[in-house]
Amino acid sequence: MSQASSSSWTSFLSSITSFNGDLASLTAPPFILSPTSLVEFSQYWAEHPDLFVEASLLRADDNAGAPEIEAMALKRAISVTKWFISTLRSQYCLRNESMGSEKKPLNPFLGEVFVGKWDSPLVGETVLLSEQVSHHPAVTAYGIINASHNVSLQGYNGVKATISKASINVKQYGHGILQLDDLNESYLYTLPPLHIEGLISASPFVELEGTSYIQSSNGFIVQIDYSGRGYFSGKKHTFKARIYRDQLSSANKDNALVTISGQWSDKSYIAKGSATPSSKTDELFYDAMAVKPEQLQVKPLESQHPLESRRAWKKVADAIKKSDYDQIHQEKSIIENEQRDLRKKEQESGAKWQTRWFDNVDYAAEQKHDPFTNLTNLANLSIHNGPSGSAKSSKYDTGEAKHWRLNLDNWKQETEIKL
Ligand code: 0T9
Repeated sequence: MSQASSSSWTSFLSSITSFNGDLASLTAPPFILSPTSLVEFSQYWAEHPDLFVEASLLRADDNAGAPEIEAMALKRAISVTKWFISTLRSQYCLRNESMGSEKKPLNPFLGEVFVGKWDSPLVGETVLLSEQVSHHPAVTAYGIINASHNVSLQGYNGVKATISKASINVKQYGHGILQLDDLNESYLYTLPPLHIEGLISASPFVELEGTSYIQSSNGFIVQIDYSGRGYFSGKKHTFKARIYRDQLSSANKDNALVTISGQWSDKSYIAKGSATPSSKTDELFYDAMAVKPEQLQVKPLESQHPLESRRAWKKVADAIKKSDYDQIHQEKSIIENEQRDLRKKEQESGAKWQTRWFDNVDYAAEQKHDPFTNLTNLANLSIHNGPSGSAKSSKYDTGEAKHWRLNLDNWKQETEIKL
């Protein structure tokens, strides 16, 4: 690092100590800025389209007996776990690989969208819709649809951060629901907390911690525990996933039907039962280094709508790539002022900004009975807006219960934004 950037990093670090909880408000030195908006991160959920639809293909024969039906249901839970693990490397390591460290993403404006598709010869077209549905706090919602296999995913996420001496600690809010319509089966996943290490040495990276869950509508629950260097092993990015027949049996680790462990950024292994699999004797579960992510296809900038992320941020992104501090600031201000004007006009006319493809559904008010209600009951998870994965009857099991849901009709009627 040059002397100039190391001194700007030092003053950035000291500005962090007086930080107010809103990560977007941190003015970071240009070398730590990423030219990519957070609204793009939704694509990481399906960069392995074959794994995204795999579970839907694991079906017992029509004349199968109960044991085979049960075995297939477990195979699907394992497959969904593999898909989930396969998303983590891009979600949390990509910036380190492509830019040398974690970087501060562009903070999406309200209504910013990002769309694209994967055309895989084997599994057909998979469509991504991502939309910034809230700016304060920042919330991104997404839908991912593979119509040839009747598989769809919808979810949303936001974060809240606190600072401790050597790291930024981040709690995620939101969840996702994967639906396998041919099987009439659904899966709820929660999002793990994380922290950012390497701040002192100006080489930040994300480490996952705590626990996330995958609950299947057929009862199976996967508990995934994360840790970094020195907890389970000397390696970073490790996890241990245990699959149980149901939430009740998950109270005792000995009840695990299957245990998977290793690095989510690298290799992991799988074994039956509750013993930790070993890399020497057990089967390879997933090798994140061996399978290249499939690139999402995105329209060229000229054919994008002004609300589409890459088009909207083009000038800011160019300035970041040139490390031109004044220009970054200038171009960002143009977008911020436009947004401020829009909000002011909305307030004057009393018309609120309308989200495009997602609705904010109030589960406390409506007594809804849908996959989310069913899956949170099975998993004993809260329906309220606490940190992702909060349990029923925990201190977070209170307050609002509003969740962003994909409105497919709105997408079908979309005329301005094309794939
Ligand atoms: C959802 C993901 C999320 C978004 C990012 C914390 C973070 C913003 C949120 C949670 C995705 O599915 C997964 C991956 C990485 C997360 C980001 C990592 C990060 O550093 C940023 C925050 C806002 C910062 O930029 C902190 C300041 C910076 C100087 C550290 C490099």
